[in-house]
Amino acid sequence: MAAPWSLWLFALFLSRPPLGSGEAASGCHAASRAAVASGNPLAENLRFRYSREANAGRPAHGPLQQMAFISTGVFTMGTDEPAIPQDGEAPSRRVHIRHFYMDRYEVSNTEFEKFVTSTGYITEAERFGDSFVFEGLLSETVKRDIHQAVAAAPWWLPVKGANWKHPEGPGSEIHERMDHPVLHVSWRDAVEFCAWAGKRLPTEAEWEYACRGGRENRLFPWGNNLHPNGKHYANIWQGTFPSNDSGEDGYTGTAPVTSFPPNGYGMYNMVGNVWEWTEDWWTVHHSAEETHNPKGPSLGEDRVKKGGSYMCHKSYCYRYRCAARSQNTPDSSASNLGFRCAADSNPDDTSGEMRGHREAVLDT
Ligand SMILES: [Ca+2]
Ligand SMILES: [Ca+2]
Repeated sequence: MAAPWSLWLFALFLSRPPLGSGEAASGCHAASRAAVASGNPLAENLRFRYSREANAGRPAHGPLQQMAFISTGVFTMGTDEPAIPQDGEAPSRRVHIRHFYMDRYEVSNTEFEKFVTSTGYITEAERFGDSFVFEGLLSETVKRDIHQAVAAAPWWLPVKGANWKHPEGPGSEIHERMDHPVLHVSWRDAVEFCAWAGKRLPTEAEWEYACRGGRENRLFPWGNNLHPNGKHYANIWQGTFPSNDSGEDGYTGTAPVTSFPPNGYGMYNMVGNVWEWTEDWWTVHHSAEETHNPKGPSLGEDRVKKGGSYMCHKSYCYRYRCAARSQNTPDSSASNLGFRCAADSNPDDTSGEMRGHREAVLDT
């Protein structure tokens, strides 16, 4: 079996925009976890304006796997004004979606640990023995032993021993970030988790419908203004990529899955924080015809991921938009890629009567 990073590289190059297009080589990258600098007046000011408290969404009550009911409807998927045409963002098309449930949050380390404790599951990164980590997150000790990099995106390094429990390789731990999204999970790992939870991955259409939160033709889940009232609404990159993330939004690296305000459907961090796997195979060719519950191509090489990550900056990876998309091979894993699950019925809702009532009300 080929090492996962070789396939990952292949996908990376396939997805790469032409040089000079103004877009960076791959899907969003980069981030150092270093906290916002202290003792610096500017940093202190930024901390005040963009503190975790200022940008915090509602605190999560109950288990983080709680789902939102998203009612049947029709929306405009994709865009006729693609920022990255080679990603297949166009054309816009009307898509009907049958009601479903969607996790409000990216799957956290806490939730993934429950899965592993319950099943003994071993992720693909653990089986392969390595995974991709953004160079800016790595210690000098770990970097010293790495002699390979992605030519067109040298900030990605294959790190032996990097996996969901050790996101930056040997010596790194997740104890202090159990409420952060799980990382280094392949598409297959995500499918296994969702099945264990009585759920499934969302289709790309369902994901984008959930991202838009009931708003038509907007760039972001909350509208077209990246910083409403001067506030950050997503965990992306500020500063100069890949050398300096100022952490103006409160986070370098990942943020807790409950951070930032939710969208109109109660979804958190649909754009930014971590990329999210979807069920669909990847294609850049779409019909403009109206469709019902599309599931993408029946075959493919790569799976679709949506939403961008904490490594995204407009200058090289303007993919923290609902219409944006990218892809990876199903066995790929990296330090900026996670997932959330969907379901036809809510496995946490034991009241079928209540669910039937809600669906009847919301579908009319
Ligand atoms: Ca950030
Ligand atoms: Ca996300």
